[in-house]
Amino acid sequence: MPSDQNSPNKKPTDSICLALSGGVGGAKLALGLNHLLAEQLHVMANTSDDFTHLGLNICPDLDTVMYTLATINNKELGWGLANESWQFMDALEQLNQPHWFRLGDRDLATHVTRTELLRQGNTLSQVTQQLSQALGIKSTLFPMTEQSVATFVRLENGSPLAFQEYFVKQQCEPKISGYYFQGIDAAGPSQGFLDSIQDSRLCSIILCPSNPFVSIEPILSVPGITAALTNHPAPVIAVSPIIAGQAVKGPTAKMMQELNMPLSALGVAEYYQKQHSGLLDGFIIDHKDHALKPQIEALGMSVLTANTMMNTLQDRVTLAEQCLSLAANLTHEHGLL
Ligand code: FO1
Repeated sequence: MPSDQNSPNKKPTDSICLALSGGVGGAKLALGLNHLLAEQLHVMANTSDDFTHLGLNICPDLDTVMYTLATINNKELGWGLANESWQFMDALEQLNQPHWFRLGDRDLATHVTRTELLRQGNTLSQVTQQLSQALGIKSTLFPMTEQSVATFVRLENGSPLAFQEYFVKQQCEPKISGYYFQGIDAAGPSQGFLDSIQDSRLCSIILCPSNPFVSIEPILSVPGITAALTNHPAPVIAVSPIIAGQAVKGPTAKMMQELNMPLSALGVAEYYQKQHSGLLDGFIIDHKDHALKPQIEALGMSVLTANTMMNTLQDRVTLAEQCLSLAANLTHEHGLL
């Protein structure tokens, strides 16, 4: 902890917020936070969905957050760029090359640039910073690690399946019995994380409503990250990605069923508490899940109900305000900072 953590001169206007995010759900809240905080927002994205495809380094969650913060994201698809064309994919198909993972013509520029900058010896943090700046993003976006980590799901027969093969090629259809992050033990926190956690202005840490198992868990599994977040005096708040027993998008609900977890916001809170005891100070659930509040509070977290659906930009900004205000209240109540 930096020595000036308890400085009485620290003004709330100086505060920075660190958000942990996967793809689309996390990016929506990151956009709301970005509206309120701009330069004072740091976003750390999951990189265990990353893979090399057609010789290119693809970082789906970093790109989803980056395009969303730059407001050039494809809202219909939930990934990639708006106003996209697909001539590259058409040409690839004609050459009988794999075309199950769709790279748009404009999106391709990001992957080619990233691949070349990495080849030149830049770290993924440096490349991400360069791309974000070029797109005019004021917040600081960085990966969870500079090292290569890859999510695999385990099928019912125990065999592993690479994440994008599961998610995109097989449309999350196979039943899973588990998941793991290849390379995680050898990974370390990214420079961006180390800078954020050591910044005396860090006042709130938010686990965005992304998939707890394959988006947030890989970030928390990077050796050193969970301990640093738990030991930091800033309150840690998670937003449930499950609303009334359903996921807004993606396979979270299906995974919870297959992993025999209660399919509810309570199930998510219990998961975080079991895996990372003492990490969460606050938990935000949807108004529809109000009845679960006492049970989640019994796990030792403060619970706030809100509209977590985030259909509109205003919804995202309002939820971001509620996250920051819960963090401020917890800081005040518990004298955390
Ligand atoms: N998701 C799909 O469902 N189909 C695709 O063809 C696809 C291509 C793609 C290309 C670039 C990129 O950055 C993301 C892409 N995604 C695609 C999304 C991505 O694979 C997943 O949403 C994330 O990995 C889960 O967070």
